[in-house]
Amino acid sequence: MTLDPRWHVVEEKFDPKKMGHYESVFTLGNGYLGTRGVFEELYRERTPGTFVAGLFDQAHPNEVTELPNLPDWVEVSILLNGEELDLTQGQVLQYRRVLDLKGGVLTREVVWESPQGRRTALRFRRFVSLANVHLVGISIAVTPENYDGPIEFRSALNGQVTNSGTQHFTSIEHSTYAHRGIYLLQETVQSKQQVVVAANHVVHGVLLDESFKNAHRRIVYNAVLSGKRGQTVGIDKFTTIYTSRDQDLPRAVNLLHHALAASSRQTQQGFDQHLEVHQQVWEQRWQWADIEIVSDDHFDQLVVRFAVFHLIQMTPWNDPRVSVAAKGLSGEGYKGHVFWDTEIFILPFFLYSFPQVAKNLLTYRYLTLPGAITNAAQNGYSGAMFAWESADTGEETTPEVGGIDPVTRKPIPILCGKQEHHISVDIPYAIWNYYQVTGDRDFLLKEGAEILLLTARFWASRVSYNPDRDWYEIKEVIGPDEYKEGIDNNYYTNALVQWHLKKTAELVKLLKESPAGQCVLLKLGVTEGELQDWQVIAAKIRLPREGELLHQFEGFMELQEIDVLKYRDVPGLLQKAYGWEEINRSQVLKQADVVMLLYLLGDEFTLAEKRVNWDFYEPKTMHDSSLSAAIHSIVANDIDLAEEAYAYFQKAARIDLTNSMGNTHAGLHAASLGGCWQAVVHGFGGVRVKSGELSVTPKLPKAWHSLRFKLAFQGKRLQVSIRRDGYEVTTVD
Ligand code: IFM
Repeated sequence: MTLDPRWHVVEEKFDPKKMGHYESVFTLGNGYLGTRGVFEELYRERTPGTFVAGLFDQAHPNEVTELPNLPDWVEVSILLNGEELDLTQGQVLQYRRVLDLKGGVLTREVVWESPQGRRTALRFRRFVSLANVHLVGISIAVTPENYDGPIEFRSALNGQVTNSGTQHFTSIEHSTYAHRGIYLLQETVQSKQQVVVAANHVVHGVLLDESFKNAHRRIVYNAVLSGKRGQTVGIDKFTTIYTSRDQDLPRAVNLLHHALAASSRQTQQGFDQHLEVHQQVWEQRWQWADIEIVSDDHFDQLVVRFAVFHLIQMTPWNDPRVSVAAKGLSGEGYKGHVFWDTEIFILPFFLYSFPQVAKNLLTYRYLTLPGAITNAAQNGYSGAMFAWESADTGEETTPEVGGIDPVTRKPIPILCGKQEHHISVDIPYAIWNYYQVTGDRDFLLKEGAEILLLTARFWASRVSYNPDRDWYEIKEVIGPDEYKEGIDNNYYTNALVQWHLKKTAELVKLLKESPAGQCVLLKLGVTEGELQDWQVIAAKIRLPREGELLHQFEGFMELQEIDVLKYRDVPGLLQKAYGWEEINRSQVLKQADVVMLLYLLGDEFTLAEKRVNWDFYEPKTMHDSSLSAAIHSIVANDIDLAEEAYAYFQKAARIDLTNSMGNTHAGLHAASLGGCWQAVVHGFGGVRVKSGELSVTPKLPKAWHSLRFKLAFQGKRLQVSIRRDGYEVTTVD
């Protein structure tokens, strides 16, 4: 295989210590399901993970709902003349694992010498089909190099997998089908969704023996092939996954029969044929989504494609009932829950590349409005209050405690579900952004309007009036900087609420112009008095500042100062030194907060304001959240700090590929991948939309010779080509 450093992510060495990291990096997915890049053979460090988007289950009332980890379909143990393939034993003579971003294929090529001196070449290929989202495949080719002897494949479906100990499935049945097929039929314990995982096999070579093994929640197909020195034998494992919540199922279908029939049909085509149609779909996706960077070093090109690749893989293509989890479909981290990461970090990529997918993501919020209405009511508010962590219903699913505070040694309470309310303005912001970029008035005036109006109503009930100061306040919140809890008048939140209430007034004007719009106002019972109240709140909301310097919140300036730069870049060091309570009382930020606002509401701040606030907040920010660096890159570009912009882009871009935060094993940082795309297109590409007009003000980093990408904008497809000496925007068919 010829390597292309602009398209191939390569693992050059087998290192069990890095197994978890690469499992996340090499995740394959198609938006319906995702599977971590685990090895076929078993190792102690191996953490299998297959997740189906939107298939949630709450195994126990004391635990929050999460995406259940499906049976491990990847497992294939290989016995080479009786010796089991185990790269921790014997000698690894050659090793290379390559993720081909262009075609969505994971390949591993190994030459292994067993402890008894048998040398074998092995080639593994894997895909998760973009053409048929229910199909995933593995092909294994084995060539004995210096011996003759049986080659045995033990291919399993293992339903003993749990989510870190939580078992989400009841086993209904498992058995065999067709010639070489095995299946598991299971049901989630609380949400009662059925799941079928069925694996059919094709063997290549002279079959000496085959059999099946049945164990608790586990079924295995064994094939023994005749192995001859220099001759390749192998097995293809085609796995089919269906769940009872799939929207493409025929009505009243028997799920198991449907899945087994589909599986049998699929096995009639060869691995290469399946691969080819899968790669054709990738080609179509890349046609609109690729970003081409020409520079002396290929790393920037590779990381940007890595980001786009995973954004495409983790996002449901046509299912508006589902959104993107903070870790995509690549790990158990954050339990498959959906955060503001989707609307503020991930959505822009889809908005400008695949607007229909962006619309689906916003429709997810529309469909979860009933949950948001319940959240508001349960907390004593009106309207709709979106969950900080959302799953299938939109009700709040944030866990109540997290890790252990190294200073108090007590579990750390997680207050985000109770206080991180800015999500209810981030979503309206994203809807307006969608409208600006796509011009989709229908969506704005129906689904969008309901969301904007119900969240405006929520904010009107969330603010409190301070008669002494004649202003409206929002008390006891967490802003984007999660190191501060229970704060009052977070500038980010209040400024966006003001923006939201003003935009709602614009929206209401549009609604009043059309009968359909009037129906929405009637349906929600929006009154003139209410509309007036919203504008009074917008005019009088408290925005704490001193001249050009915005106060992150009331009292931030009185907090103790600490030398943040001493602790940056070493995960956990600050926490060990101070503990959470003291961090809460210090001028230290986890992530962009005021700086985040300077980006989102960029037009509302002068260059001088942006510079003053950057200078003040940047040195106080730890970037302990993966959401921070990309936004700093964009704002640095806005204030002409070219070197900082590039350095922050590189920091963001490296998070998952180099495991710089040390936690990629729990899953990819989806928001950071989206942020990376924004740092290129909105930062270096300088693409912005002002009052419905597209503007492009490129700032190419020194290291790049050119940058080219496509944009969908208000029904047109454009190509932006930026060189050192200028740029052009052309229309594409
Ligand atoms: O949404 C983010 C938050 O801003 C920082 N903590 C992690 C969350 C999920 O990515």
